[in-house]
Amino acid sequence: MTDWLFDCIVLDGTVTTAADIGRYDIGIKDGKIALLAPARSLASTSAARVIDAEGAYVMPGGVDAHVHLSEPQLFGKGKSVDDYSSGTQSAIAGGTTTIITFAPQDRSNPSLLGALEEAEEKASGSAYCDYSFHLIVSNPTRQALDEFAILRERGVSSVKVYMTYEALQLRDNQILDVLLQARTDGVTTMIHAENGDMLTWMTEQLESRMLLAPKYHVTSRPQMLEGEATNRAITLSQLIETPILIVHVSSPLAAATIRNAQTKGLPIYAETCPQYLFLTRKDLDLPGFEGAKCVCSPPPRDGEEDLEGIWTGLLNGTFTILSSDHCPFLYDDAVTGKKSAITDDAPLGRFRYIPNGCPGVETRLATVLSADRLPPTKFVEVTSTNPAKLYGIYPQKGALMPGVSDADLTIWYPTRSLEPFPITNASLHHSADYTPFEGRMVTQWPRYTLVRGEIVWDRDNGGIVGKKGYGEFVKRGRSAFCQDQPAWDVAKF
Ligand code: DUC
Ligand code: ZN
Ligand code: ZN
Repeated sequence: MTDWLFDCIVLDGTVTTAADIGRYDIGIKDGKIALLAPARSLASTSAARVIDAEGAYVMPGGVDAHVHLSEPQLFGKGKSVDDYSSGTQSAIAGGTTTIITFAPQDRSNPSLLGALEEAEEKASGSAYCDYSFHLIVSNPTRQALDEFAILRERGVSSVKVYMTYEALQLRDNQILDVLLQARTDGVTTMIHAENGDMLTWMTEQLESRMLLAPKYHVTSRPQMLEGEATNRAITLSQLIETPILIVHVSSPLAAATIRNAQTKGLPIYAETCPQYLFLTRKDLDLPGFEGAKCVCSPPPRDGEEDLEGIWTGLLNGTFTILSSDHCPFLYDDAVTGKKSAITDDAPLGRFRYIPNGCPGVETRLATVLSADRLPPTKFVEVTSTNPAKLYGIYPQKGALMPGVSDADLTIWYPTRSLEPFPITNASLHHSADYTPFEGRMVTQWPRYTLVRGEIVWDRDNGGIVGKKGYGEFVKRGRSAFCQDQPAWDVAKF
């Protein structure tokens, strides 16, 4: 057997991290980044495999920290159609090498551990890329809170709570319980910030006037409803003096509220998603029921100015991370898909019952890179490095540190070598029957994706070439953005 110096060499990449860009070769050994060397200096070094990047961007693999797979029907009748096999194939085809999915606690269960075990069972042996889980806390019993320490031991360091949805919504005192426990155990709390009571009331107002079509989903959730909940979440975090991450921020109003808190030095982090960079109310106001494809929560906002506000928030650091919120439902399915909201008396459907969510794990990186709005280092920061830091897997993930980082890479095409082409659902690997980005032109797509040194996606030679079950659970530590703190003291107020 040949004794190769490296298992794989990537020649002549425009190697781009959150900090730097430079033209390098990369040597990979035992699944890790082993060496960065000047471009083409490793051309005659022995290696089992050589990939010539031809000057293209080579980036740490994408980390998508907000993905829904194989979830029970939490959002009405909608049933997520991707499992860990199809969802992670879609991830690697789009350049994402680590995903963090959700393990939802059933409200009737006082414990969190069953939810974690269920998610582990679904993922293990099925995934094509590495993965971890966030626990969704829908019933913060004393038992559930005491289990945060066990989650940490098992390498799970984040939980999500909801301020809306009947099956999930927590009261403010319950959120405070979660935040206090999160502070104690070094857990990061993600918050879905929409005022559930306001939106129920708005929905009833619209329904009383028979305004039921998909486009009224946006009307039912004005920006102030997200803004109010965001402000309240920040206040709760301020009381407990512990960091929070506001997920899927859609509106400039919420972004301004977050920025204001950050300016005061508060540890408030925020996530946005491609749907809030590219989609607007117009995408829900389509003939017939088509608009249902873009129904997600919070909703796409009114127009170009709102999209610009979200791009600005990415550029100025208000948003720490950019995730997909991949939440795939079938469109053409009247039982567990979008069309389950259509009834005989409402042929255009009732927006209240449209499953909330859109697929997007595969399109996240290519749509945003192709838009050419972010400096490449910023792109890597928000799509890979910061999610890895925020959720406690840096620098194993999200970095290219020799001897330290996993050899997870996204290798793009040399700039301007691809003819611009439209995204089509037929070319994607998820199980959804549509993409909200159908027809959107892109100029880039991952040419190769590597997970721990193995090529798992080779667009021009076989597409998905990784193996089912290769993906591993990644044990996570404390967030890099969350420091050890003394015990919280109510008496100081
Ligand atoms: N929140 C999510 O995070 N995903 C889908 C639906 C929702 O409201
Ligand atoms: Zn949410
Ligand atoms: Zn989500």
